[in-house]
Amino acid sequence: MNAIRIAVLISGNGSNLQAILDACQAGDINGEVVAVVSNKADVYGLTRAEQAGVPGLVVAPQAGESREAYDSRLEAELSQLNVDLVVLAGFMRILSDGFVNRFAGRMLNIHPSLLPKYTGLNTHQRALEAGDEEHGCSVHFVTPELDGGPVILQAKVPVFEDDDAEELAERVHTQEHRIYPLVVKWFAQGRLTMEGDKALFDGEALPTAGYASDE
Ligand code: NHR
Ligand code: GAR
Repeated sequence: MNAIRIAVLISGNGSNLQAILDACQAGDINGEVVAVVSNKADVYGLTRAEQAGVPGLVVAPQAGESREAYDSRLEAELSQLNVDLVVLAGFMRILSDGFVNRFAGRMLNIHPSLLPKYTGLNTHQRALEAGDEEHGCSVHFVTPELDGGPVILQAKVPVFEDDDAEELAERVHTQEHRIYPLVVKWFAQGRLTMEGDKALFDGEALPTAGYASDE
């Protein structure tokens, strides 16, 4: 199979972007990051793109611009690039249904919780406040329902009694950097598809908690 063309959407640090760039560079992923798109200027992820020799572009929302208008500008950029896969990596803007449907089955997100727990923001703090003994991250196909698309792979971490949100986040990040490149690798191999509300791996429906879950 040909190397796939990947666009990575970011809003910040870009450590997941880095893990994916590294895996492409190492030949683990049969793909190429053809663009890094940020909704914010001056973020470190754009520096990472530049260092990797990948074009970075900023698509910043304009004053008074509707979500749909912003998303159609974003879509126009991605369409020009002929991307096979859109990877959300710490991208902090909710995407409208039209945009999501345009890339149905070809857009992934990593979310810092064991979905379906803790959709939305501040997941680490919420896991701590709930007294959870385990926490983690999930890679899922993006659908219009926020953080509600079919889960592909999860990784769990323990929560220790004296953890604060920052320590817990760091433990989760380490796992994110392992599972996201792995899922992108599978996608590039043509092994992952989305059918209806299910993620399929080699044509078999993955369990709702993701492939790596032991439940
Ligand atoms: N869009 C759709 N349609 N579906 C998903 O599953 C999406 C999505 C866009 C982004 C990432 C997601 C996450 O992993 C993601 C999944 C942003 C927010 C949010 O509330 C929530 C979830 C995610 C990303 N954003 C605010 C907004 O109004 C802005 C917050 C801010 O700028 O700090 O867009 O968690
Ligand atoms: C990651 O932990 C990712 O799971 C989370 O933001 C971080 C981005 O880190 N995503 C969200 O919260 C999406 N709303 P990175 O920029 O270093 O990859």
